[in-house]
Amino acid sequence: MNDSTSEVPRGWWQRLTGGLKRTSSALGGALADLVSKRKLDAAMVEEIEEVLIRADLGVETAAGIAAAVGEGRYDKAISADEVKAVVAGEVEKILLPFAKPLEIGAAKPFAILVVGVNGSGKTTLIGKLASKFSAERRKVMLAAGDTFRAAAIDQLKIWGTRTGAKVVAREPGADAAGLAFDALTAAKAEGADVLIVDTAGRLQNRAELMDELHKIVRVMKKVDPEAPHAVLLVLDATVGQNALSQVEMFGKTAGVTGLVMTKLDGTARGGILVAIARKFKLPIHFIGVGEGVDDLAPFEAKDFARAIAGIE
Ligand SMILES: Nc1nc2c(ncn2[C@@H]2O[C@H](COP(=O)(O)OP(=O)(O)O)[C@@H](O)[C@H]2O)c(=O)[nH]1
Ligand SMILES: [Mg+2]
Repeated sequence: MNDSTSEVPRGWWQRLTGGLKRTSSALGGALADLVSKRKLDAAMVEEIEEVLIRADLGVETAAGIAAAVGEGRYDKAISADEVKAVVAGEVEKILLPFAKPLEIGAAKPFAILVVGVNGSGKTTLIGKLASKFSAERRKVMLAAGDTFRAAAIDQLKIWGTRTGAKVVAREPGADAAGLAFDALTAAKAEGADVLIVDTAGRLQNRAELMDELHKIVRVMKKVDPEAPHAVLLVLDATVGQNALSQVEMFGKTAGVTGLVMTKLDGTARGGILVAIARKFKLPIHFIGVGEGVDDLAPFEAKDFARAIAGIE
């Protein structure tokens, strides 16, 4: 019943809270345990701070939020709902400036390059986006730029079949930049609205990975100087703190314009998104809370904040 598209808001809230259950029970659950039958004091504020740090919100953020909970409440009994509401409110305030939808601009085709380490969820994201854009009646083309493995190319082709998007692919081992060039040229010639370019994330070292990405960007600019119009970095939430170094690595060198965090359903540390937003100040476009095509949603600060704080 929850899968019915006619009840998207409620269905999505259930998906979101379901997907973020591990984080919310670690965070909201711990907060509720802390405050039960006690009056608020300095020790409790410190414990709240520890809970927030354990949920990966970042040390600075944790201190700020814990202080906000303490403000004006010392020596009073505080309810679990109250503390969750303050935490959610503070998290929302931090995230709000970065919760930005991915805007498909006037460029035709609007070219989106998807980057990230191996296994972060790039190809799955592309499938989900292809499905979303097709539903919006846009003509979508996909480029199988992860040319390293035949399986990666097939995976994209399956999404193409499923969503009706044409897939531009070459044989495994082909040059990814050449493929991106061909794909953008074809997308232009065929009047596609959106082109999404997949990339490999498993290159041997950082320099090689970045060289390859630079090359892809360079050749796309030969077809359209403004391309790629968006560069999405896909982060796997389950890697925790490591996501921070991935943003650093790709953010500086690949011209990342926005973030997508996947697999929030697989971790108790969804708070990492708060730490990332605060540190890198990059737009967050989407979050993934499952493998299914409907498990991707535009990132909403309020919903996310309430869900991780364990507000039902
Ligand atoms: N639980 C969960 N799994 C996901 C999510 N996104 C992707 N995956 C899974 O993660 C694995 C790697 O995804 P894939 O798109 O192939 O990653 P890529 O190597 O970056 O292209 C696959 O098994 C996906 O089904 C998500 O939001 N939640
Ligand atoms: Mg892939």
